[in-house]
Amino acid sequence: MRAVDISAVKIPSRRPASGRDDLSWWREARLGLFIHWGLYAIPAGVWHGKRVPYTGEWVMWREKIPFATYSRLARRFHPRHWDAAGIVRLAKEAGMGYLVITAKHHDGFAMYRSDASPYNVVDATPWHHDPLADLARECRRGGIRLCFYYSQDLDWQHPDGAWNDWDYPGKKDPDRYLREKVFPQLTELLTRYGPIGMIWFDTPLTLSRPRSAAIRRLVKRLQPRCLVSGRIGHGLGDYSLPRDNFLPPGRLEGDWETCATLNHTWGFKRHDHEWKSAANLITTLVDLTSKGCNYLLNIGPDADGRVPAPSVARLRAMGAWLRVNGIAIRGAAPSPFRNDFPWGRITTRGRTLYFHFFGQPPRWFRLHGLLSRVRRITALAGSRKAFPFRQMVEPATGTPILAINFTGARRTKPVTVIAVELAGLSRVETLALQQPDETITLIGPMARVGTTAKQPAMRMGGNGLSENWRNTADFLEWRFTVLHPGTYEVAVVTTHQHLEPWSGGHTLRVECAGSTLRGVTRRDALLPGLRSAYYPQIASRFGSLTFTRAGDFQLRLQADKLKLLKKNKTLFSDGGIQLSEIRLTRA
Ligand code: H79
Repeated sequence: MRAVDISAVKIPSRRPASGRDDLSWWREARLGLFIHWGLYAIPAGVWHGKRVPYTGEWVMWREKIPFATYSRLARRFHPRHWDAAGIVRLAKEAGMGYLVITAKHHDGFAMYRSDASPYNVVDATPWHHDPLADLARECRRGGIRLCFYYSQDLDWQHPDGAWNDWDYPGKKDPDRYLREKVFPQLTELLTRYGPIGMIWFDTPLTLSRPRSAAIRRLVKRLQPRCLVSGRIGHGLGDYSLPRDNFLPPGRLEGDWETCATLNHTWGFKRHDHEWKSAANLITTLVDLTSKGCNYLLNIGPDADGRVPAPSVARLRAMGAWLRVNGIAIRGAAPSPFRNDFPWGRITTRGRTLYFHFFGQPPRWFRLHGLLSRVRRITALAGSRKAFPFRQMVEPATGTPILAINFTGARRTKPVTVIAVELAGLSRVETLALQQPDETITLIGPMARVGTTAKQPAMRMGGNGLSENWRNTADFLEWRFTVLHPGTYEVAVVTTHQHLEPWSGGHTLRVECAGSTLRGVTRRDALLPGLRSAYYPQIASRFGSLTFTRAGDFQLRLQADKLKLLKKNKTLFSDGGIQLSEIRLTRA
């Protein structure tokens, strides 16, 4: 077998060859605390006695509440239970390295003392208090990096801010908004609270590239080491962000961060009781770490400043697991393999690989594709007893196989971590390999984009999903290794953001091993798993393929007929097929 890298378009990483840079604290942290807190915590998802759909902090926009009405909420903002020290303690207990608080969300209300706008928590509320100053002090004491969320584009208070057209119809002057509000407020945030880890910009929808670049320049001039989140827009961030609550189909290139909620809302909502389990959160942290993605997990304190008890319990449970297994997460690097495994995930630290098992490690375990020599295998929790193992080469395909005997391994719920010490840095096969459970998964990030036209219009997005797949000339191609000849069922898995329409009904063809399969992307099955919660993984059956020999094969996926509908197009999606993977399972 030849180890050929056919991985997708690479997102250039800003990591300098020398190693440490401004992102190193953020990469090491892996896990951060997001805090959405503002006037929207008062209605808490209810307006005029009616439950408002979508997340709590969007209530003003959803209900088109006039500024004159919404701003009166400030007179009722007097949080008697605000406890900045308690929140920083919670972040530390949870094993988090940084904290991002909403200094100003889309509603335009500054949650700190601002001279640039009287619409702020000190001047406009009976509390007359600056909670960001409290957090700055407590973060400094606690060794947590303090970061500020700042909505640079959407602002429903300023007449020239984006997206309030019920109070301010007509043309807007974004430069006046930047000059009067964004630049002065960012200057305040970056000069009055000590060193700031990052400004977390969000929702870039209307600002031009030169304007976003000017915002970035201001941040870097005031605090050169302060990071800028990817949602500054126009690719100007120091790292990238997928959509909210998104879990990528495989390891990504470069630096990423998924921000996510513990229930469904960001700002407090009194009726949102659908909490993710601690097991879900820990498993997701492992999944994201293995893919080179930070995890920024949100709490939404209520109008009194209290953190909902279910949030506290879940963050503490994460901390308890991290106290035993944190070495495999914090400061750990992603998996050397691009793909997930049916049994769990892998993270790395130097010469050690950490195998994260989502269930009981099987008595006889096999890993395909590890080229490096293994020295020693032990569990992170419990006894230091080494597990016996063997390394061999599968003769038909040359696939390296590591076999481990996990007899007596103790399970740590929800994820059991095994340390695999190597003789050197890890080296792995880069082709997709058939797994010991017989499945073959071809993920988007491992595909090559090709075309029969001059240039492909499609690309493999940085988030691991296909983008702009809108013509029949473009195709995706994978190379992979089959270990066991036989007949395999083919499923094409596509996805979409759960609140937005799915782009389905396309006629595609799969060409592989001398056969051509034609099928239509239909909802034949919804794959179980964490990714499906916000991005349903929709499997369409395409029939079966037969491999008469073991070895390397190529599979091409191309459209015969696309059914592109305008209604599939949204603010965030181009309406084309969002492919996440192809699955081959034993017939
Ligand atoms: O701060 C949190 C959210 O308020 C913010 N990002 C996280 C971190 C955010 N949520 N959604 N958005 C940004 C994007 C807006 C989506 C919209 Fe819509 C799509 C607005 C209009 C169409 C969702 C669907 C809201 C209304 C309809």
